[in-house]
Amino acid sequence: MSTDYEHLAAKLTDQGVDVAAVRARLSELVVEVPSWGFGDSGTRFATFLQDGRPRTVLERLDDAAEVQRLSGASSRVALHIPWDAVDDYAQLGREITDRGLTVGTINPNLFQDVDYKLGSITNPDAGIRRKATDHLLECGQIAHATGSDALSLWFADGTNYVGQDDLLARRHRMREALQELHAATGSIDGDPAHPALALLVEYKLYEPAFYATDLADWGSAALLCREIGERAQVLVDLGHHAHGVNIEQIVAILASYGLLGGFHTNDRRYGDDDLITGSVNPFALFSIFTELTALPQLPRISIDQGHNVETKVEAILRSVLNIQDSYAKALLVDRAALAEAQAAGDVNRAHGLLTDAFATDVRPLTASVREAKGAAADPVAALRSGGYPQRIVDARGRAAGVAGGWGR
Ligand code: PSV
Ligand code: MN
Repeated sequence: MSTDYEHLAAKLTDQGVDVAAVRARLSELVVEVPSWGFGDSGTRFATFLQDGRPRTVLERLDDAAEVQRLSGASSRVALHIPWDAVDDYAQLGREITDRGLTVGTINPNLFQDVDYKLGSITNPDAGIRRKATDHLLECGQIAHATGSDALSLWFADGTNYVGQDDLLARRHRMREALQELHAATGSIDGDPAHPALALLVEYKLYEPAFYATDLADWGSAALLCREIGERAQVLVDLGHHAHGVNIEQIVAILASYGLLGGFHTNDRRYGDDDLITGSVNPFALFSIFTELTALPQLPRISIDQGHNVETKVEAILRSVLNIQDSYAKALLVDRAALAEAQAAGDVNRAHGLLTDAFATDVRPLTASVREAKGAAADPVAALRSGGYPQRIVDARGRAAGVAGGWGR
């Protein structure tokens, strides 16, 4: 153990922190990483293909395994269908476990097919709604075959102009499709290997729809979940709100109704920017974790990012580390003192207890927890010196200078 860690542990112990308990909770943290976060992504202006970018789902899994090897906190990988489509999903499940990973959520794709121009499960055309619902059902089967226990559902559905479609009819169409999905995704014959699937329902304020997104906010998603069935819960993506929205309060309210299903983490300045988690506003991330650590258990924490100009393996790794650090800081909050200050109406002390925890440099602690798990004390340095970035360029090839986007 490093002397930095010894000093920090001694200081925290003096402050009354149960360091062993904090370490135990930190070492249980599992951050789910997105297969799509390693692949090509861009803006609507251009996609800059990167050297060494993964060409197949197996190479995306290799990248996820490297992040897990270094962080020790990201053993779950989310899949996106059809981007990660294969012929044999049981075999894909084995490829994942062979790499020391587990299967996270299955994410259907209902936003790229030309049929979905006017919506997927809300489309005015019943035939297109059927096609979209069938894709959801297929993703349920893929979840069972790969060993996943959850579908993560985001719909690009919405309208651009007043009068374009009947808003209420679209809501009813969405409900009907998701109720059918709920009915079709129970456990298979009570077999623990094929559990009933959690349905995580994600909302987003705008984009690609610019007038009325069919599922635009957490309240609307929560009401829908209540109608869909008991396995439906809301998924909060940090980039999917209007500016200034208090996400930690949303977290507390959803959790109190048993409707907080999970998170998509990322960071942003403007819209759904997909920047490294914790890179823009680490205090906001910490504030969310402060609410989460008060819950009996953490909900599913998944990264949802697509990196345009920075190398992807390191960007995802940095996100995992920022999440670890935020969680560690939140675990240091003196809850008893906070409750006392709140009850006494001591606003400054209550706030100060949070800023004190936030200001603590927890990196020696998270490094030590990683080391104890056989991961890297300094994962970014280990990634850079370990040769993986160069090996993937050698094996997968260079793509520098190639940009796709408008007109290509
Ligand atoms: C699009 O906004 C998006 O980023 C949603 O957040 C989904 O979760 C993700 O794509 C994957 O489909
Ligand atoms: Mn998302």
